[in-house]
Amino acid sequence: MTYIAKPKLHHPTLPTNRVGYTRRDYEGKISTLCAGCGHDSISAAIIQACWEMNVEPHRVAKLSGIGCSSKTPDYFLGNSHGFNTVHGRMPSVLTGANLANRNLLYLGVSGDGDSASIGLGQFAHVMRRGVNMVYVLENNGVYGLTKGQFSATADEGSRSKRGVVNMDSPIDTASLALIMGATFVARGFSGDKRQLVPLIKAAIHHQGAAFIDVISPCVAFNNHAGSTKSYDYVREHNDAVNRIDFIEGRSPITADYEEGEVVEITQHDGTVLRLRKIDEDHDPTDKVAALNYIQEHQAKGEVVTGLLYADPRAEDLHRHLKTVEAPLNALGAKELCPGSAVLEKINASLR
Ligand SMILES: Cc1ncc(C[n+]2csc(CCOP(=O)(O)OP(=O)(O)O)c2C)c(N)n1
Ligand code: SF4
Ligand SMILES: [Mg+2]
Repeated sequence: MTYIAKPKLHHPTLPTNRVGYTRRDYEGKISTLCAGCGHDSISAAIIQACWEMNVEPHRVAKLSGIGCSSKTPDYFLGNSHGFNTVHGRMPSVLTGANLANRNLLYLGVSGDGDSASIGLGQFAHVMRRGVNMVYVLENNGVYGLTKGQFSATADEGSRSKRGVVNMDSPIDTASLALIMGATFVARGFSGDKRQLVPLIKAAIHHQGAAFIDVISPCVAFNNHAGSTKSYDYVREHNDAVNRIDFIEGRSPITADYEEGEVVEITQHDGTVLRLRKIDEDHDPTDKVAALNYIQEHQAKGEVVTGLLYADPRAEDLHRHLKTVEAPLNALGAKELCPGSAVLEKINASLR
């Protein structure tokens, strides 16, 4: 096995969160990714978000596909449930698990190859079905694990490390998620933890299909001049639309806000997303505006980050299917077999 276990010893004075865990309790094995890989920063952001949100690790299910990105669930939340699926098939396994037990936090982790090539169909359907999950796509524009071939998210005209120019049109996964029906769509950058951690927290709160496309440079194969997914390119072309500063509860606005700068989105579960607007013109509850915003900025070579869209009236798959609240493994014979009289009634209604 190519992993290194971390020592279990904790310093006794490490601070604990409300549910009694230290930040270390949210870590996983020692990463075997290349030093400087963006994916490791995303793992660190997930750890921080879950610790600060007092998420109980045993209430989380991490699912992924195949790729360097899909390996990362081994490097965070070591005390959570995990399932490493076949390449591109994470969404269907996640959907099944969620249908069997809605009481866990479902965290889907994938890469641009995993989601936008072999798994494109699954990606589309998990969004349109409104599965309640946080789907994090660690987007580096290449198949990192298989040595840096262009992926379907590589921009037209971008150059590979060996100098080959990509001539294909890119798939913009944030736009695709919007079109497919995701009810929370954001884009982050692995090099901007201050922005990424609140985005993950907001996505965890969202009761529906939450998608975060995180630009995550591959230092081994896609971090050179000519790449549009390198640290330098994203830093130079990052255009933040807004910043989420507070997301839990309806605490009074105390910080340095000026009138007109803050927009609030109250979600289904009563939580409030509070956004500090950077671009005054963007309304994050307007889906068409979100699509236009992405396309307009993309045409100028800019990478838009922040919360692009959130539907405050989002509903999830369980609401659509009217499923029972209880996890399937908690149902007894009484619930599963309601008796011959009920069966007779159902049969009669079908005649
Ligand atoms: C069915 C199948 N086809 C192809 C592969 C080879 N393969 C492994 S990872 C990968 C792409 C990974 O790219 P991405 O999802 O972007 O992850 P990254 O390594 O860049 O994080 C491919 C094509 C495979 N493992 N299984
Ligand atoms: S090959 Fe690229 S994506 Fe994979 S671990 Fe190395 S830097 Fe990260
Ligand atoms: Mg990739």
